[in-house]
Amino acid sequence: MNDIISQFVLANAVQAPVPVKVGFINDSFMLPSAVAGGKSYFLQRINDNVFRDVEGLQRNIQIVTDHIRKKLQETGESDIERKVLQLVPTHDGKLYYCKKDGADVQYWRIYVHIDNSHSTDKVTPESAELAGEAFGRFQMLLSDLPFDSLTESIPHFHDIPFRLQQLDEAIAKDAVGRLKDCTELIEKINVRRREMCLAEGLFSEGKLVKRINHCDTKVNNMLFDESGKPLCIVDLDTVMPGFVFSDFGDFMRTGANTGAEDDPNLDNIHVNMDVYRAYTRGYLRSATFLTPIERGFLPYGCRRMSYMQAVRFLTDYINGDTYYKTDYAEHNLVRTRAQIRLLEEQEFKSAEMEI
Ligand code: GN1
Ligand code: MG
Repeated sequence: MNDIISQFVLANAVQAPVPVKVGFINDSFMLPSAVAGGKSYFLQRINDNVFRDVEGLQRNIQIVTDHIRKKLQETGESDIERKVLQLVPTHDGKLYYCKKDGADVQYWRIYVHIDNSHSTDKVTPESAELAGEAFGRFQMLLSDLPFDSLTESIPHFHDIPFRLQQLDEAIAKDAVGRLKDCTELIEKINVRRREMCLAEGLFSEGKLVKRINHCDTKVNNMLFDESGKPLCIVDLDTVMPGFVFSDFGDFMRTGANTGAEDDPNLDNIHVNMDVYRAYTRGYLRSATFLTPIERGFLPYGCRRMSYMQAVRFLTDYINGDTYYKTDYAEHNLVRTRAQIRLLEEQEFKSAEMEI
């Protein structure tokens, strides 16, 4: 570890790395300052199985954080260091360190640690309103950055025609003989194909724009200050071009669901309208860039994300659980059923969800 840490330009000495559990994808470590009043850092090993283009990934993060920092400086914001993430360069000016040891190749990066901050997993109407405002502001600050200045750090990540193609390939192969369990779910997916590919169609006709999205809008991807005010959006790995209503819908898929993502009891699953309204209120306050069509598509964005997640879980089930970690054999099937039920509930409530 010392070899890795010494590659980066740190302002002061740091203590030995302390492993921290955040997310499932990268390995993370705190590097507490070794001097009183010094800077602490956050070290991560990047999972290059998920992020194949580490160079592009790191460039995305740098572009986004530079842009936000510049905007905050221009508006005379205080405490900017705690309001936007800061990557630490290596001594040779790179945004990551590639450690090669024979066939073993590891990618590492360091962020400046944001002191006196915390995150929460709990979604309440209060935290949802703050989250809506913070994610809306994040998109707002990036809304003048051309969407194609970033690469897709996971190609076709939120692209529904592509996800359906993956499902079709899985069905055609039926690699582990699970197709027989899926007939009813596939039928529910098939009848909605056209509706769910609407956004991609409008984009290719030039009628809908893409912007820079976060692509993992969960409440635990925000940091709050000591008084509970949102400070900073974190986990920028999936920041990439997309439809703004997908970020909106992604929050609702987990935040405004009274059941769990993998709830085996479908009767638990309803739209939590208090959370939905609160997030929407916060979001509309800051996302002032929205065009009428984007605004009108916000409820559709919710259905789209439940649908896409159902397609991804079902594809993985049919493929024999090669992507998502599962706790039991039917886990991906149970997850699919739960996402389809959420979608049906969102359809049932669509008039009420209109904005
Ligand atoms: C994955 O591992 P986690 O929860 O951060 C996935 C998301 C899915 C989510 C479903 C890189 O995210 O797209 O919505 O599972 N992330 C990736 O729970 O595939
Ligand atoms: Mg998850």
